[in-house]
Amino acid sequence: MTRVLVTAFEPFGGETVNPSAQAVAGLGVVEGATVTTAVLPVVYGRAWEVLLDAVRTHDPELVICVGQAGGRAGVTPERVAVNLDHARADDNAGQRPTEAPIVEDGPVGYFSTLPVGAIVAALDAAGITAAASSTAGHFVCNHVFYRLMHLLATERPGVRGGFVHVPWSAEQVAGRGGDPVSLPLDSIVEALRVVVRTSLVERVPPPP
Ligand code: PCA
Repeated sequence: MTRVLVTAFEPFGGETVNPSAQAVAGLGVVEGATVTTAVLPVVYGRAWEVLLDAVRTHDPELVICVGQAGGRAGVTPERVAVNLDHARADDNAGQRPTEAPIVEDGPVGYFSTLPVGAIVAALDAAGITAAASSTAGHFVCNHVFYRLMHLLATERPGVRGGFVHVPWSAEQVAGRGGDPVSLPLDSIVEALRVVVRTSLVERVPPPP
């Protein structure tokens, strides 16, 4: 059994739900994995403290962080975390850092060590809209993703990790005008199960 930590986020930006948290809550048992979960606050700094605490407590072999990217049409595994906080909106504690490094003197970026290509292929095969993404933005999701990858690179060799954004859920945007893109929550739950299963069996070679 592989120890897997899957995290999600609280609602933010005026939303009352975050489909990442609803989907992670619905994950259930995944064959071959012992899954533990945590929900992170949408607060720079504090989100990382909660994730770090979960990593230390559960000692996972695989860490998959999940967040909402409203406006994206499908599930988007992220390829790269960038060493930059640059927010266009306040986090849930009213912070809005701009043009700030996440880790002083840290590398510009880290690649995900999840099998991004295989995950997209598996989601396609499952009939779930998906695409690889080359930016997790510069808000709290990218912040957590970068700090996770920095931790794994510097202190936890062999532990794999990455980030997956999910779109708004259809239930979340029901009744809103403008026909916002979304997926049914059931599909987002199934997508996360595919992400975990694929990450268990497919490995990416470390970057040169
Ligand atoms: N999405 C935000 C932060 C929390 C979340 O679910 C982001 O993409 O940064």
